[in-house]
Amino acid sequence: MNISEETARYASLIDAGIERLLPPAGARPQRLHAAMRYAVQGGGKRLRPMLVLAAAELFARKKAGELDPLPAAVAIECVHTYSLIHDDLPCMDNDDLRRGRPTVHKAFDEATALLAGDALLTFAFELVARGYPPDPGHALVLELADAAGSRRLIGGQVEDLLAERKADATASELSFIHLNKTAAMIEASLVIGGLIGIGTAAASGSNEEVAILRRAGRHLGLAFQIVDDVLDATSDTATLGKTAGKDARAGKTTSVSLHGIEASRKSAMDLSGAAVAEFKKLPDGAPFLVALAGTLSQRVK
Ligand code: GRG
Repeated sequence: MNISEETARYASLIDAGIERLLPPAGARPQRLHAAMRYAVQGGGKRLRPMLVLAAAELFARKKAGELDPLPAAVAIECVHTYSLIHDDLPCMDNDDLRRGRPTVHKAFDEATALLAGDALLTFAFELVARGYPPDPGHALVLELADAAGSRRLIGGQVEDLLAERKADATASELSFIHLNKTAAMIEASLVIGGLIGIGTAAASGSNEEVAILRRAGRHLGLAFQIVDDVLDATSDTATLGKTAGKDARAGKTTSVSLHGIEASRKSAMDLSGAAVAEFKKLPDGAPFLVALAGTLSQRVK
């Protein structure tokens, strides 16, 4: 298995799915639909939708009636992109650059950016509701709502904003933020892919493979955020495609400010090793997911 070829194969499937499934840029109101497409089609690593597709393929038995994971993968990318648009707004992180281009509120305006984010979040649930039968569709909606909701993604973002204001968050507060702001959507991507591949949600509560995907996603998500903190401190804006060095300038508590760069790198490696150990328990040892976990702890953007 060649990781670059597989990653490129998934990325092109995802880009084609986004092109096909998102409302056309010309649909009324054009400004809103153009902003939605500008944000989602503006690049990005496509990590989360890739996890959906790869997890689903692990279980796909190539039988008649097999469910297509692509609508769920696009839905996950829509929720992720909404969170980036809103995070970049002046009332939150106030950033001008995302994915190497002006943020949506810079390219359009603040109201359009806010509403494009709202519309992407809503559209994600429409995609899942239209794309799947009640079993496992109901479980997919619950998983996505839980990951994106007030206890997880939004809860993590709220605690992140509160921590920034007091600038002396504890390790336990930081771990809540990482677990929810970052790991929740990564965990949900793997679980949603698994539920689609397995094809029924009937046993999802006690299904050992779903539990493995959830644990792996949690480890991978935590590693991903620690690497993000290290890159913010060590990389540059051109490489990242978003403003580098913001955490230190804001006096923000991060893995780097609490533990230093070397200890943070080691934690990210350990967590990615823990994700790999989980992935290896899955059918055929999940070689793509194992390799992907390795590349994420070494990523440069
Ligand atoms: C506004 C509800 C709400 C949440 C915002 C996404 C987010 C939460 C904040 C952005 C800042 C940040 C560091 C979030 C942690 C997750 C993260 C590293 C997001 C960036 O994900 P990548 O690197 O982005 O996968 P691309 O552009 O490659 O998709």
